[in-house]
Amino acid sequence: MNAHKDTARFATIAAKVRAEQPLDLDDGVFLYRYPDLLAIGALANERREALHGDKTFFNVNFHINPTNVCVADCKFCSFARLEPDAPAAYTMSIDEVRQKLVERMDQPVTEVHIVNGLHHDLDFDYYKDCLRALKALRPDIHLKAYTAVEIHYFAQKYGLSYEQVLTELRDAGLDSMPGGGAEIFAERARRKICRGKAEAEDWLEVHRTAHRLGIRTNCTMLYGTVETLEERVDHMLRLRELQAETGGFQTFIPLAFHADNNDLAKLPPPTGVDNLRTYAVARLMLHNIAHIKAYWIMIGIKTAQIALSFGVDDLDGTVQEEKIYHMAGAETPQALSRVDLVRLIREAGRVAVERDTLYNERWVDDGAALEGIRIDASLPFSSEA
Ligand code: V47
Repeated sequence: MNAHKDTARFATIAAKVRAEQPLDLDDGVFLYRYPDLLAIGALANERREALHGDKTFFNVNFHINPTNVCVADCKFCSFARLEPDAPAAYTMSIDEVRQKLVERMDQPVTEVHIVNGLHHDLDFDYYKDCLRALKALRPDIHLKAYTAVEIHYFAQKYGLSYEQVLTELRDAGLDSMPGGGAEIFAERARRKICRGKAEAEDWLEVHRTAHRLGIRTNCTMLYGTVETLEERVDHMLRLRELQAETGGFQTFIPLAFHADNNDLAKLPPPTGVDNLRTYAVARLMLHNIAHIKAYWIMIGIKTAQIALSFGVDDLDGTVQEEKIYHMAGAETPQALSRVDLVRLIREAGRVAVERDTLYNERWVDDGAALEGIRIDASLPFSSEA
């Protein structure tokens, strides 16, 4: 490779970014291969600051995974159990789901993130009743529930259209959808890691339908399994195309593969450089998606903090009770408090903004003292300050 020519090509891409021209597949692959990580990071940071200044968003949420029984046999998954009587398989009753929120009634949680396995034997009412039970307890809480793969499965299983499934769920309390299940869109890679579940076009069509119904959604990409760099950039471009059509995606979340306890266990995990590069390339490719979110659970708190200078403006979240990654070997804590989050955002030289799920600002850090507050404090701000 000619280093001089590379620098010239990078400068051309930087000029495109500054002129707000969309990058193409070759540009994205070039950025992935360009050795100067800090130059790519700085360019992504320019975009991040142009969009959000120093603001770094987080929210106070927790996860419920009502069942891990799943008919899909995704090679990367450590969470699912194919049979209901397999070791560690579980399905919560509606009351158990409800209890998860009852336990947190004194906490300032604004969002519940709900994802399930594809259960072979539950009625559609189960999924609606989960939502209803949570809304009955806290009508103001935002339910970000069910991935496009689940919606596709419900449509097939219960003989409904995507629109019917989404409308019924919305009537029961669904407010927005998480971005899971996208994995990697390229057919070649998808066949190897998640054969037999919703195809790329199905995933995109569910999100298209949700956006048409006014339901905002997130989008993700699982990276570090069998995909090529071209396939990663292709994935981002397909999301960008749908976003140009609907404008319904709120944030893009790259998901670094975790290898424990699944069929891909022999693969090495994505490196720190790969993680940072992926965030930066995503910020540069996805000019029409407002936010790039780092899921600290997967890449670790330290890398998440550095990612705030590589295009990331959004951190997920207080989380609590995460299962999907901890069953796949994530060694991060189970939750961060608001104080933890504000501290690590401040230390990165940014301004913490607590948001709701739809990115309305609830609280902006004014730099008031956090001194004397334990880093592991998990009380609401009002009692901490
Ligand atoms: O679809 C599963 C991924 C996704 C592994 O929308 C794995 O705000 C790495 O989508 N290693 C589910 N990744 C989680 C998800 C998500 C997470 C945080 C926020 C949001 C949001 C969405 O997790 C799955 C799959 O792509 N996944 N197993 C694993 N071993």
